[in-house]
Amino acid sequence: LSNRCKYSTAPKSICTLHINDKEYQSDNFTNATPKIISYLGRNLHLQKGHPLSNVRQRIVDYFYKSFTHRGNPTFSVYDNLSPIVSVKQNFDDLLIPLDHPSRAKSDCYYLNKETLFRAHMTAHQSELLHAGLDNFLMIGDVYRRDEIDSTHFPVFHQVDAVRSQRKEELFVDHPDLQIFEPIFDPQYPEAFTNSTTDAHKQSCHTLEATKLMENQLKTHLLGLVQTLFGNDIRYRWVEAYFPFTHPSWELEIYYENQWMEVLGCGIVRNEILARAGPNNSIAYAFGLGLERLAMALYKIPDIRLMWSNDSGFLNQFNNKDVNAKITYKPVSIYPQCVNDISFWLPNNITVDTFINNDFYDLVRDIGGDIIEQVKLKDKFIHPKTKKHSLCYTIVYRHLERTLTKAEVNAIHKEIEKAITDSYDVVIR
Ligand code: FA5
Ligand code: MG
Repeated sequence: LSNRCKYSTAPKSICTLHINDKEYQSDNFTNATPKIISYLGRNLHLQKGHPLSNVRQRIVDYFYKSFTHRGNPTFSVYDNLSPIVSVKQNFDDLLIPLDHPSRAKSDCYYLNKETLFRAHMTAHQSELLHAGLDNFLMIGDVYRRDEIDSTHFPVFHQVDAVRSQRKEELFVDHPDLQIFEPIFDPQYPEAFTNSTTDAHKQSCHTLEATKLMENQLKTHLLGLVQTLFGNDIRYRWVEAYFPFTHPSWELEIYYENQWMEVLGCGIVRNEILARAGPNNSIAYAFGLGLERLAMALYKIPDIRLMWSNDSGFLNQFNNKDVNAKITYKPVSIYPQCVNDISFWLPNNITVDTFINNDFYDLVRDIGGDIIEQVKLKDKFIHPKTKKHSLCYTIVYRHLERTLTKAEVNAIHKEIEKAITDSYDVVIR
């Protein structure tokens, strides 16, 4: 990542931005700052053990498990699409009107008047439909100019999806029913303009097809939310508006004494489908925010924690089982103090028979609450003496104050003494 423009905020004069080996000529639309550009490639949704990645995995698993065709998953997953998109992809292809506020410079990060950091994952919907896909998930980072507080951050992550069905799939049991009203001939996409005049369905669709898709959409999304939060989760459907779906809804869940919107969805406007290819299908689409789900699921109080590199945060989620029930424990704002401990094992114990958990308990017994983390760092067998040795990293951190080096050293010495006494080891 490089850029030749010397600017601390958005560039004031014309220059060339270099991002991932591509060049973008700045213009009076350019407002992406170096800080924002620096978030490119973090890919938190793909970082193993990260809460956003865990939730992504659970959502993908749900769709893989729930929908199969001849033993194969029905949905394909795209989680690595470039976040730099065209205005056409982000807005035009989705029928977003030219004067729609979501296009404003004040709301998006533009590289120039034709190119921006995607503001939603729906930006990829048309191109993937055009490529011939009918059931797919699009997962990645999205960028919006917004306030920064405990629930807002200019970069967040979305999972978007399209599920389309042909007449034979939708009406398996009712071959007499139709997706399209008879006056709409799928061969002539011009017939599909202005499909939103009726509040309950698109004018080209039959009511049966619309209602069946609505029912599937709501059942599938509720199933997802219940898989994540359990069957007792309180929820409600709210009527909504998106330029690219009709009718549209939002799903809200009751969390921490208030209703929180977790996703938007609806029946894809037929103009989009007809233009991109599949002109004999009906589709639903949705887009959900990974941060909101992860924060509610793990009780993470601040969205900024998602960007933390602190092992005290990350290790809480780094469980082998992504479905494990985890509740976030606040990490102290006071600094960590990291100390290694290495010892030679007695002859009757090898690096593989030593019980790690015993050591962890011993460390916790002595260090108590100031032990944030203990991790096996290294196993070593001396090539000549054949003696076995282990090395652990201990992370100390007090929740209410800064620990002094002397204090930590004293506890560390105590741990060394205890391990020597209990296991007959020799500190290196
Ligand atoms: C959209 O972005 C639509 N593209 C969703 C969609 C897709 C609708 C396909 C219909 C069909 P919205 O701006 O409401 O809609 O964002 C969708 C979800 O992203 C929200 O429900 C929320 O969970 C999450 N989200 C939106 N803004 C933020 C934010 N500032 N911080 C965290 N999460 C956010
Ligand atoms: Mg919304």
